[in-house]
Amino acid sequence: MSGDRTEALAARVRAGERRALAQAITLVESARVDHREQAEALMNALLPASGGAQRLGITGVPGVGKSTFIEAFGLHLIAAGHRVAVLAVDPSSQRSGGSILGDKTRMQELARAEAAFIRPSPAGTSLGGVARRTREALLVCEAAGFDVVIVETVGVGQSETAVADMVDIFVLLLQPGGGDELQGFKRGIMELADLFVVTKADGELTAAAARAAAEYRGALQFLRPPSPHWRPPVLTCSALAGQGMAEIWEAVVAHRKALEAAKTAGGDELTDKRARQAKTWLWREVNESLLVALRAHPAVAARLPALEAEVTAGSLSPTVAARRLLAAFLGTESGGEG
Ligand SMILES: Nc1nc2c(ncn2[C@@H]2O[C@H](COP(=O)(O)OP(=O)(O)OP(=O)(O)O)[C@@H](O)[C@H]2O)c(=O)[nH]1
Ligand SMILES: [Mg+2]
Repeated sequence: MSGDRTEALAARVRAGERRALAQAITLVESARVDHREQAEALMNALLPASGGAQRLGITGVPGVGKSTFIEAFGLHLIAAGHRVAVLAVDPSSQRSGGSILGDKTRMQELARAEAAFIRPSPAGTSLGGVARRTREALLVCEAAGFDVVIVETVGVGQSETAVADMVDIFVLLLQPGGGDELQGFKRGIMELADLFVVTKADGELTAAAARAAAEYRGALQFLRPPSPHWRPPVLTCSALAGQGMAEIWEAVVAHRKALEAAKTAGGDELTDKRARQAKTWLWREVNESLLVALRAHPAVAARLPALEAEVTAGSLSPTVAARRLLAAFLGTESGGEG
């Protein structure tokens, strides 16, 4: 694709053309080197048009009801006039090969809606790669005029941090089972969440869900909130009965207002948060690219097997071996021992 064609694709994305949007995301997700260059040009062209959406992250253990919730919540938002894009970061899809299609069928009604766009997670890449491309896909959706972008991830620590680093508000869905579940979460993940929602508050689970919510509220008092300007609420909902959707959106809006009302040197808390996130992604990108470059470097590749063997045999310390690899990479090897 030439520069002109990249610019033409960017223009079609900005005009909200669905096929262009899908094509743009495919380009951004591609691992091919020539595609990477085009994707970078595309992102440069789209970046000024991005930033306009409410960015929402959704997480929770498998089976908690994420897909069912997103379907109900998305339909609620569309009925209120929003345009909703749904993206997924799902490292487990490599394992099961599954949830990709599963999700599209579970979100059937939303998937058919003109004002919605659902993109299953790209499979077959490292978590770092998936998350990085999901962030770019999020920006593409914004440039295409979606004013709510939902990023879903399954409860695996690393992917949650990555998603929390790309959204304005991070929502943790919880089982109606009760407080025991809290023990199963790493404290770090609890501290990432801006909003807690107990799912399946319907039928015979209604009382259990209310009880669980009260327990979570109690437990949360001992956690550090993600922002000093916001105390994370605990709500309940039933995606099947379509209950609680309005309250959850109200909480999302209230959270945004709280961050925007907190004035800082950089403007406000929300602006600062997005700026911090962009910087985080810069360094994720540097980390990942550096590692790729390091592994591909001939002098490193030549020395790696022997150094690894020495380290595993216990005859060389990992620290010294790492320093030698780095020296090989940088071309600063001293010739003698060092
Ligand atoms: N009673 C009740 N059941 C629900 C509700 N939401 C989801 N479920 C059920 O919970 C099960 C799991 O729902 P999913 O939406 O697939 O959960 P998920 O979190 O997306 O699961 P994974 O994709 O496997 O991580 C399904 O059997 C749903 O029917 C709800 O509001 N009420
Ligand atoms: Mg699901």
